[in-house]
Amino acid sequence: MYGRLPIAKMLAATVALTAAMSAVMLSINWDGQGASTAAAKIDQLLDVMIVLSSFVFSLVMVMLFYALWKFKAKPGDESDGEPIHGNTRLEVAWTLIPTVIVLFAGGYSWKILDEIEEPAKNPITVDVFSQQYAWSFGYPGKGFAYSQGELHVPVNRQVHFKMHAQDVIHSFWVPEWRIKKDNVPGITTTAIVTPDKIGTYQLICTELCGFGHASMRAKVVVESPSDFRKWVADLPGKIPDPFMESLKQDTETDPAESLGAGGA
Ligand SMILES: [Cu+2]
Repeated sequence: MYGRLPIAKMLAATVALTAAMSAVMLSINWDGQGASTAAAKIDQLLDVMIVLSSFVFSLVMVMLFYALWKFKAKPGDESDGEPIHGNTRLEVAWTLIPTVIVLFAGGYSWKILDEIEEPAKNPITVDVFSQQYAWSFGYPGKGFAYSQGELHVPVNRQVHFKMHAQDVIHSFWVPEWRIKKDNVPGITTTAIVTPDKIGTYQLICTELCGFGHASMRAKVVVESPSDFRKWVADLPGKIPDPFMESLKQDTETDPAESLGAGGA
């Protein structure tokens, strides 16, 4: 037998390594600027996950290097290792610790998602049409105002984006809003965002969708409600017929509800 493991020392080394790794990793600005009410919560969730991951990594490293050092074969030792079978305490520990971590991470993520998707009073609904390799948008109000390649939304008002993919799967991502949502042909998916900073951002397709995927972007303008109303009123076109058709064919939403529910 090799004797008992120095568990207290290994734990202390794990905690120290976790603290050092977390300090380095948390000092890096991974997320960039935040511009929606979800941003702070998503960033906090990421920070918690970084600390948890640092802990798991540290635990594995401490045990690995302890084993490398402690059980190293002596020079000239050609014998086989000792046959070992089963270790109840170890098996309980390596089942219990990951279970607790995964359940906590799942529960905490659920809580954050619930909070950031909490329906607000008087949301506005915007239809998003994605196709290889362009974005276009339909706004509520009479005439179903329509814009191509440029999305405008009012600041400090919850927006329900209804996504309608026309060909393959695309994905709607505005990094500053921290929100990503797949656009799937045949169904309508919804992303809920409350932009809280006036400015110009970029909508990026974040699902590899074909040759032109990397250039599938659109300008995003978050502006005051009056500027937004004026912009929508000045839009020349209405939603083209094929897109209206796709609204009707998509499942999981009522087209009547997806258009004009919010009112500009
Ligand atoms: Cu795409």
